Amino acid sequence: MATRYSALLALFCGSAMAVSLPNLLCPPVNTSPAHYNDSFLPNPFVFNDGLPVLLKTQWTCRANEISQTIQKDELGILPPKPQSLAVQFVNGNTLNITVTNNGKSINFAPSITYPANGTAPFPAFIAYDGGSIPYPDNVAVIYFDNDEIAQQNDQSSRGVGKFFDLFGTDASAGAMTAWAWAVSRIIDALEKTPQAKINVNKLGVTGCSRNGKGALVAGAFDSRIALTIPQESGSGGAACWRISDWQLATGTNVQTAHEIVQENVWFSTAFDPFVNDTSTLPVDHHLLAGLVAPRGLFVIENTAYDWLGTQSTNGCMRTGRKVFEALGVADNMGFSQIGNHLHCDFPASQQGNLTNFIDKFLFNKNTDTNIVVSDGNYTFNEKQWINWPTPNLI
Ligand code: MCU
Repeated sequence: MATRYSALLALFCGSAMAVSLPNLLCPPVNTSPAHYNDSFLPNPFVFNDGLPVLLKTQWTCRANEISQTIQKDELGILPPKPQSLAVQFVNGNTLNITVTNNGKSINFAPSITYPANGTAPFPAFIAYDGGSIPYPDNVAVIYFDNDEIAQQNDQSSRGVGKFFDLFGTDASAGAMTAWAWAVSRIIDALEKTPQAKINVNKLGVTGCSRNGKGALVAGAFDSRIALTIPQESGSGGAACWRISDWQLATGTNVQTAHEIVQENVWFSTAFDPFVNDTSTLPVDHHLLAGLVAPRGLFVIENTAYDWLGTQSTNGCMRTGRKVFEALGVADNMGFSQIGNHLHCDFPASQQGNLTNFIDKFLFNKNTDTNIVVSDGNYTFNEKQWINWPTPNLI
């Protein structure tokens, strides 16, 4: 296939045809593939207009297309960098951030807990509501109050929070996109504040449950994040809508797209038309995980709760890992799904795997992150969900 493609390239390059090379490698972004209807998990390795992805450089364009498509149909539009951002470092531990756009300003102030050990500038986790993983004693933790950026109580939270004060209550972004935008602003602020002694090249993001869904979205949208650790994010995070729908249809009490849009405001209202038939959605969450590639991603799930879509997260993340595989970095993504513990309690049996991910992506150590484990009693039937091959992108 790669050879055929190179021959095609040579043909076009050698001819006087008015086909530009960038367009051939990276077609114009098409966020509305016509009459999309596919019960298989959408192919990561084909652009929405049908051109195959065969090169690593093309993946960058395809990732951009996936990002724009998932924003348009599911998560809502992520605004670009604001017109201005000012930051003051106060009390020796707080970033006082003021963002101004189109004559409106908001202010928020994440605080940093410095580690007892380690050396500055410190690697750090940006932790949604503090997160729920055990942090090593040489990593800083930046507390992110995501609820003040976009509220997440129930349907009445739509358009409520500082993000919406800035961009208007009718902004298309769901809460998760609003949070991801704010995480990017925290990173902007860190970049401008060397006295905060945080290593901006060694940042992780984490959160549990609803905040785990959010952490995955932040990791997908900002390539400055070195390590993304969504914990027990379940449906709306590490699960795929299609697999969760099938689980419900086959008798499991699992959260689906149809349910989730009624429960809370994590998604854009643009998602509503898809939730009764998720086959019509041109994306699914294996692609959301794929957006994190080639950076580090460690997905932690819990088999104790059907509602989290245990089988769905298993199949979805195994499928998302194929993007990392295609890029030659399968080990940069791990999946660990262990039960017998309460929601958001971190089991000791996952500690070694977590440490290996942190050591590799925040400390450049050469650890073993080839981790795909589950204590769930099910197998992932690839033939039911995947009808495309995984290329070796060159
Ligand atoms: C796993 O995340 C959510 C889940 O999607 C909701 O249905 C449930 O109400 O709350 C979970 C959660 O955030 O628990 C803290």
